[in-house]
Amino acid sequence: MSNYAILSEHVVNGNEAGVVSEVNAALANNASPLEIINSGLLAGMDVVSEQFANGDMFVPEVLMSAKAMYAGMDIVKPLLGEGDIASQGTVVIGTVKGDLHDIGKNLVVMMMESSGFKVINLGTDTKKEDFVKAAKEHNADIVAMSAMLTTTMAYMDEIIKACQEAGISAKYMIGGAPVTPAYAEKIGAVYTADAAAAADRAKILAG
Ligand code: B12
Repeated sequence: MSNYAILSEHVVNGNEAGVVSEVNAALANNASPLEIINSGLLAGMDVVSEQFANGDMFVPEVLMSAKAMYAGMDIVKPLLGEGDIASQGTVVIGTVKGDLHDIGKNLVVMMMESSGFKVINLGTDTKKEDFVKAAKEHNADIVAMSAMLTTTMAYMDEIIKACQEAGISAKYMIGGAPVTPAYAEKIGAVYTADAAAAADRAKILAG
């Protein structure tokens, strides 16, 4: 097995110590930081994303893989030159006002980051003004919203309207347990059922 295959396997297994030692070994062998990211760390997350979509991996395991991947990223990122990572675009994301659920939203963040997006994560209980401010400041390609309560879902419409009134020309993505494709269509947004599909759709939307 190549060293990169071993590295990706450590990511898939959520083996943080394994990732750290494999990344350090690769650097000691003069491997390029970008290749470590693409062929090792992100290649591992591709497998995770596929297994998660197929129901072969579950949330706690995905979070462990992400933690292991970030441990490797923390080592190589400072070694990269500006512009080394091709950016797919910028996503501003948050869980909407009144809603504190963030596990699913954080998975979306992780999948988008590992697909090459710059992600501005506004956290939970996010007001429309904060979405507008961040979307403007970071010139967002996509504004993404998560809601897990029937009572907070309606606020997504208000956020989109506020962004449009502020002249923001982004695409909108929404998700969360109560959200349906029909609701998304009604408010002018794109819906996906899970984080892996969210990252795939984001690539198409921002492309
Ligand atoms: C964990 C949980 C909590 C935790 C949240 C911890 C945290 N840090 O997130 C705690 C205990 C805090 C909590 C609190 C409450 N909860 Co709660 N909670 C859940 C539970 C069990 C799991 C949610 C979860 O994390 N799922 C796992 C993740 C991976 O899945 P996911 O969130 O759906 O995300 C995926 C997709 O939806 C999608 N996705 C998510 N966001 C986005 C965004 C975009 C842009 C896209 C494209 C895709 C996308 O991708 C994700 C990954 O694949 C659900 C049950 C359920 N069936 O969902 C109830 C649930 C959501 N909660 C519920 C309720 C009622 C509450 C409370 C009001 C309870 C109370 N009486 O206090 C409070 C509300 C607090 C608040 N103001 O937000 C109800 C909502 C009912 C409704 N339809 O309104 C549910 C459905 C439980 C139920 N059956 O009654 N909860």
